[in-house]
Amino acid sequence: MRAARMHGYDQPLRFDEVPVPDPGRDEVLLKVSATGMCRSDYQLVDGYFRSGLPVDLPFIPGHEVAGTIAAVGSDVPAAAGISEGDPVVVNPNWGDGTCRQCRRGNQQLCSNGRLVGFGPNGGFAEYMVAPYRHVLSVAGQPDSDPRYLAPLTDAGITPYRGMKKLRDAGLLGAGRTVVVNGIGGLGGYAVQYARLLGAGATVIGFARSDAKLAVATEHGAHHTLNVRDATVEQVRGALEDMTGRPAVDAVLDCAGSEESLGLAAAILDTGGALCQVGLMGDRLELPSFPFVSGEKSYFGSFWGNLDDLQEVLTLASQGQIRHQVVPVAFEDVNDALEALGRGDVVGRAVVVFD
Ligand code: FEH
Ligand code: ZN
Repeated sequence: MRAARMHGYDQPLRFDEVPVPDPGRDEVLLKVSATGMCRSDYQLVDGYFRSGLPVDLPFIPGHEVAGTIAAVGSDVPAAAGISEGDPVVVNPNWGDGTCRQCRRGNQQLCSNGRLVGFGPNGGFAEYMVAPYRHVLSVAGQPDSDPRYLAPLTDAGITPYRGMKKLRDAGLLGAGRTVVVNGIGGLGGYAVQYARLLGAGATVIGFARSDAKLAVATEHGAHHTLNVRDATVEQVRGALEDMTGRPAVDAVLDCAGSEESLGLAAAILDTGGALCQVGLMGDRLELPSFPFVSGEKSYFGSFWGNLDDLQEVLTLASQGQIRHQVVPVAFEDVNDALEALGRGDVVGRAVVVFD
């Protein structure tokens, strides 16, 4: 099979001809149909995760995978209901199943866990293997195009989980304002969740390009703001014009740069919360007096669990989620990684296999 493999950090992926992997006894072999491309794929290749998530080289990235079952391991129970030819998505976070977090359903937080495409080989290849417990049938999914389903396993669930944290903290609802900061692969979905879960909250999209703001508008943002080169005072002034208040109740930060987080902290109203799902910089600096005296909160939110994925797949099957996909030919994967690094992709880039 053809596989796009890392042979070292900060080098383009190489297209190698390698054997189709054999599924272990409790694994399945998938013929990959589509694999979403995330900025963290660019960061993986770039070396951002070199110490936190080291990989054994050569290595196949790709963590948003949709495919069809090509073979089933000998110990996969019939009760799993998995058969050759079934269309599936891969639940990307493979916890050990026994730790405290796994038992609470949060396999993405397992400290012994494996993240597909960051440890186990991922979906930038024609085939991959996965534990049968971590594939979900999408046979009943009306909107079953794999190029739409693949991104739901990260770009779809990550902002969903973050938005639920803001909702559960009581920060959404009529008369409240929520900002989605960064309208990339995650932010396009985040705006939709702000409308779906927001119970009447005013939704504002921030981005650094008008093309990305157009996506936010298309996906239901009430207002948008181009924050490239904008000062905090200008942003607060624009918010006042839009909502009557210079500050907001909630920010879902899908960019995660020091700059975007600094802006988020500066526009948060008393009692508000910032939830970070994007990860670009290395540090987070929050002004401590305003955070303590104004009872502001910070939530980190990482990827999503199986419940999140099932909920997002259900919303998609009800036609409640719009997709903004940029199809990428397999041989163009390095160009797409570079474009992700520059922040030039509008929507989610998805490698589509024939
Ligand atoms: C994966 C691994 C480490 C950090 C961030 C990610 C994201 O792609 C998941 O949201
Ligand atoms: Zn990702």
